[in-house]
Amino acid sequence: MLGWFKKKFSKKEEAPPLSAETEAPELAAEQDTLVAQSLPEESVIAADQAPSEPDDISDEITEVQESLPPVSPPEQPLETDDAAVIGSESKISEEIAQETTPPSPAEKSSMFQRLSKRLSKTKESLVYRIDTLFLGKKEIDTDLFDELEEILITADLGIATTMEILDDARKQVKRKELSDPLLLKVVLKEKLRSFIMESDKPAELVMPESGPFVIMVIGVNGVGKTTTIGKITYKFKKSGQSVLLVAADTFRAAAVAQLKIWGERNEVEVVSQGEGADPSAVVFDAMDKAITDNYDVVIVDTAGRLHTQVNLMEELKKIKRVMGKQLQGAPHEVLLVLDATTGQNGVSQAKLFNETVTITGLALTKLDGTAKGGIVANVCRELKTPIRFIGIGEQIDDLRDFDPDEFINALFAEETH
Ligand SMILES: Nc1nc2c(ncn2[C@@H]2O[C@H](COP(=O)(O)OP(=O)(O)O)[C@@H](O)[C@H]2O)c(=O)[nH]1
Ligand SMILES: [Mg+2]
Repeated sequence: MLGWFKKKFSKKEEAPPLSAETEAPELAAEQDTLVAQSLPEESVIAADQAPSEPDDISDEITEVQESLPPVSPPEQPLETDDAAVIGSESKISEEIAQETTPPSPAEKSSMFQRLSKRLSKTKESLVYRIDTLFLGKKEIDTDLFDELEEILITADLGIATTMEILDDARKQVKRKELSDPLLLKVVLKEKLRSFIMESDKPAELVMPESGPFVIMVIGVNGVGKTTTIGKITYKFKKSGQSVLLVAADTFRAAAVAQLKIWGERNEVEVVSQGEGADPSAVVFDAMDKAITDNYDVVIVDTAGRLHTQVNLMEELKKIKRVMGKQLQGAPHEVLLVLDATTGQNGVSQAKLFNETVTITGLALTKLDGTAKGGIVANVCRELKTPIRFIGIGEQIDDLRDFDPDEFINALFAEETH
């Protein structure tokens, strides 16, 4: 699996600051030489996971240069071809990739166990119920399908998603391709996996070539926006990026205070004004600061817009406009936070928000507290917007990059029975 974000840069001065442990003097010297030797100002090298270390770095860079268009930074996420180029990148980008090093196998296994445990409510409502249903069944009959339908809908897969899964399975049974109830479980699992993998857009965040990466976080009240911002900040900080938080939820004083607490926990600055201030003005000041002080990441917390209230939606549009005027391409990410416990309502919220400000990514929170985790499949199928993160608890490290395979495997894993 790729890292959870990509960062591109064009010149050494614009490279993200390396953490104290990784900024070896040899590397700094090497970077100078490399930049002097072969990097024209406008060439772009993307930082990502580097699969192998090239023998001749300058040749490698020249190759990368030649295969990249000599244009200004793309605003859109990289296409597959660019990603292939990234696969053979230089030592500089490799150094940055190290900061997003994937966990070791042991860490991965314990993270998997934790995810599987946190999904226990959904496991009970979906997987264990399916197991019980199939227990002792010798054949697939109409009753089995009826009960299965009830289970899938209860787990919040949504009627359309449930029907599609079952119709496919029914056809297979009719064609005599499927007769063993246990095989039906495998078919279900794979169908769920295919829905979750349906999004054809990159799941990782793509940071711009230069200037701050601006993330605007939206969603109705109480879904977990501020908490998710705190958790994302933690991830960015761990990856060596500087983060500026922006309290554009000025509707309630408590909201600003809450963001400040997350700011303190992460030791990052929070830009705020008094209660009732114009959110766009707060954003304006913050953008100014972020550009002047060269921040890597800016995360903007917004108020819990009731999506039915036109004036509040207009305010979101205004915030977005203000960002774009100050920094071309901003916001680079409009992250909609959805609360998994609200089930199908989340899907309609997303559609409405999307009409106002185009959503580029989703964070699905509170998967630890719900039996309705089937919503993940429905959200992916209906919205085709990548789920970037899932929230599986209230702690700072309870935010996971969304990996469809890991999610399905954790859901169906038996270890935590
Ligand atoms: N169990 C659980 N609680 C969460 C998660 N994310 C947020 N919360 C809780 O949800 C509540 C509302 O979160 P908050 O960030 O204030 O929502 P906001 O109004 O959208 O900013 C808080 O009590 C959070 O601790 C999660 O992934 N799991
Ligand atoms: Mg909030």
